[in-house]
Amino acid sequence: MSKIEELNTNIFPTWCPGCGNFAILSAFKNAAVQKGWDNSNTVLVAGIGCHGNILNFIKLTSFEGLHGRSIPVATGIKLANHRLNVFCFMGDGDGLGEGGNHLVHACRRNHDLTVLIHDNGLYSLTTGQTSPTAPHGFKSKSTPLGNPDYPVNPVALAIASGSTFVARVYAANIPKLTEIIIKANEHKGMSVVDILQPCFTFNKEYTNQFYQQNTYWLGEDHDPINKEVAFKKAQEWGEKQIPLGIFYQVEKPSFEEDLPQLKEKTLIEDAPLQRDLTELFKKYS
Ligand SMILES: Cc1ncc(C[n+]2csc(CCOP(=O)(O)OP(=O)(O)O)c2C)c(N)n1
Ligand code: SF4
Repeated sequence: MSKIEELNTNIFPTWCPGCGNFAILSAFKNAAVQKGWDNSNTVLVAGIGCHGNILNFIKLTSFEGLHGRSIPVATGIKLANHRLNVFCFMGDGDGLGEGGNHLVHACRRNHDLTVLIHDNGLYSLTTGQTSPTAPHGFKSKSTPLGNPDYPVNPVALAIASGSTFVARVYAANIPKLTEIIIKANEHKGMSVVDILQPCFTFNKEYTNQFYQQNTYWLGEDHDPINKEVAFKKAQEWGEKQIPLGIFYQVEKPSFEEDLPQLKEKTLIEDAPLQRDLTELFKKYS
């Protein structure tokens, strides 16, 4: 792709005005144009939620999986053709609630996927229930007396589970988000980007203003190959104390690089075995 317009579909985004998903869409398109991602080299996968709608607004091959199931679909695509860039767009409810186990195991296996978490602290499409990243005490229609649960920390979870690239960005900083999406995709192995995404309609706490006032960028002195430091930094969260940037990045063979069956060629280049199943069907019909 050489122009952003070439990535536009004829569907006008139906997100609420001011939704942080618009910024994620812009950053992704910027990155795609800069890096030449097109239908010959890239596939997008998403789960179900406001975030998943992004697939309808980008003219690239895509598959919307079941709620929480973008990772199994993405790993299947990657195994069939490991030369493709495979992106997973997931919601925090989708990817850390329903699909939390898939995320953990994909990190542990170091699949070469780029996972972008639209983290708004809510199940927004279903009108704003408390999600796994909502803070303790958070009030929503599903927890009107305050969230009794403590939140999942996506950055710490990804580091602990074995992901080899883990970052956090704030959606409205489109240039930085573009840069991190590119770096995450260039990394060989599992890349997880926690994108702090304001949901103006249902989350009055995590607004643009909140993130502007309370985030800061990890400095030059941050050493992303030091897992202990990365994990410690991932625990920081508070007033003016939310770190952004690349927490952790190490080189390690990806699942696909390590698999002997994929050394010479992709699975799709190996003609599938032609088998006559007539007798089998007769037996069980
Ligand atoms: C297994 C299953 N459970 C519940 C639903 C209903 N459902 C659809 S979207 C959604 C909320 C999505 O929230 P999140 O993943 O955080 O994405 P967001 O809408 O916030 O982008 C839910 C609960 C479903 N489709 N499938
Ligand atoms: S409900 Fe929230 S996340 Fe969904 S489109 Fe509206 S602002 Fe965006």
